[in-house]
Amino acid sequence: MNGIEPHRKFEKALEKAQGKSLLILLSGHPDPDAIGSALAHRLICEKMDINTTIAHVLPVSRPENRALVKLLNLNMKQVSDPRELQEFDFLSLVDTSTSESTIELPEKLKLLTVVDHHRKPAKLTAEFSDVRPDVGATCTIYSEYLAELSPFGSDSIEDTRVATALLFGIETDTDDFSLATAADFKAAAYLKPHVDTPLLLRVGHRRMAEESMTAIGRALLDLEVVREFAFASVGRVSSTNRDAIPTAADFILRREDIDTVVVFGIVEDRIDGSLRTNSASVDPALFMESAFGTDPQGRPFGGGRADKGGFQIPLGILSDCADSNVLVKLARQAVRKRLTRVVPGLNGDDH
Ligand SMILES: [Mn+2]
Repeated sequence: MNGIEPHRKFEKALEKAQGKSLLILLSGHPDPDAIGSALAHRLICEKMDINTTIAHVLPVSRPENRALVKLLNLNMKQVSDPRELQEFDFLSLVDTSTSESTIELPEKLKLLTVVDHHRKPAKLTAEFSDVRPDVGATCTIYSEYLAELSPFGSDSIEDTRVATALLFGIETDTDDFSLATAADFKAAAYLKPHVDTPLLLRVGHRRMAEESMTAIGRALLDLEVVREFAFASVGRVSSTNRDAIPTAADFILRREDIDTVVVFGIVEDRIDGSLRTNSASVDPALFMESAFGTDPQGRPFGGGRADKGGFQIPLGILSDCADSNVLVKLARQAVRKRLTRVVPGLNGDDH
C-alpha cells in the first residue's frame, strides 16, 4: 500500500466523529460478515469516544445468523422509521458501499466511512473508503484494523465477542475458507486465539427453518433448465426465512450439469432473487444489470461479486393482489421474460 496505511486514514476519518454519534447501518438482511465488521467498527469507535449504534432495517433472517446474534448477545437496533435516525451525525457502511434502500436517510447524516470487499461503485462519496475486492470478507479488513488500532487483550469479554463474530464472518463469506485468500487466512490466524471456539461451533451448526425447507422443495419442483442455466421460484416466503432463496440457489448449483442458477421468490412486497454461478464467463453484476436494468433513480435492481449476486424488484401495486398463486405466477413470468435477455435459448413458453 502506498503512502499512509489504510488503518491510519480510517482512524483519521473517524476523528471527525469524536464526541458525536455515529450510525452503522447494515444493508439488506444482516449477514455474519456485516455483523462482525460492524462489531469491530464499533469497538474501534468506542475507544475513540464515538457514540456508536449498529442498526438494520430488514430482519436477521438465517437461523445461524439469528443464533449468532442471540449467543453473542449482540445489541443491534432494528429501525423502520427514518425519524429513528435523526439523532445521528455520521454514517458508516460495512460490507457494502451503498446505503440501505428501504429507508430514507436524513439529509444531515454524513457518510463518513465505507469498508467493503465487493466491487467498487462508480461513484462513492464517503470521507474514507477502503474497498478491496481481492479479499474474501470485510471482516478480514477489520481484523487488520483492529490489530493496529485496538489489539485484543487476553481477558476481555468484548474482545472475545468481536473476535468470534469476525472469524464467523470470514468463515461464512469464504465458504468455510475454500475461497479464502492469503489475507483471509492471516486475519483468521490473528483472531483464532481470542475466539470462543465452543460458541463458534454452536453458531456454525447450520439449521434450517421448516418454512425454508418447504420453499426449497417448491424450487426443486419449479426448476427449469436450459443447457447449463437453471432458474426456479420458491413462491412466497416470509422475510424471516428470505434466505431460503440463496440457500435453494446454492443447493441447485450443486447439480452437476448446471453452472449458473437464478432462484427468486416473493418476500413481502417485492421479488427477491439470488444468482449463483461457477461459470467463468458469467459476471453476476453484469448479468443482473442486463436482465433487470435500473430503478427510476438509476440504481441497479441487483448487484453481485465474483460468483454470486442478488436482486430486489418492488412489486408496486401488484402486491395488492390477494391471490398469492396468481401473484407468484405473474412474478415468474416477469422474471423469466427478463432472463431471456441474458440467457440465449430461454425462449418459448413458461411452463
Ligand atoms: Mn461480505
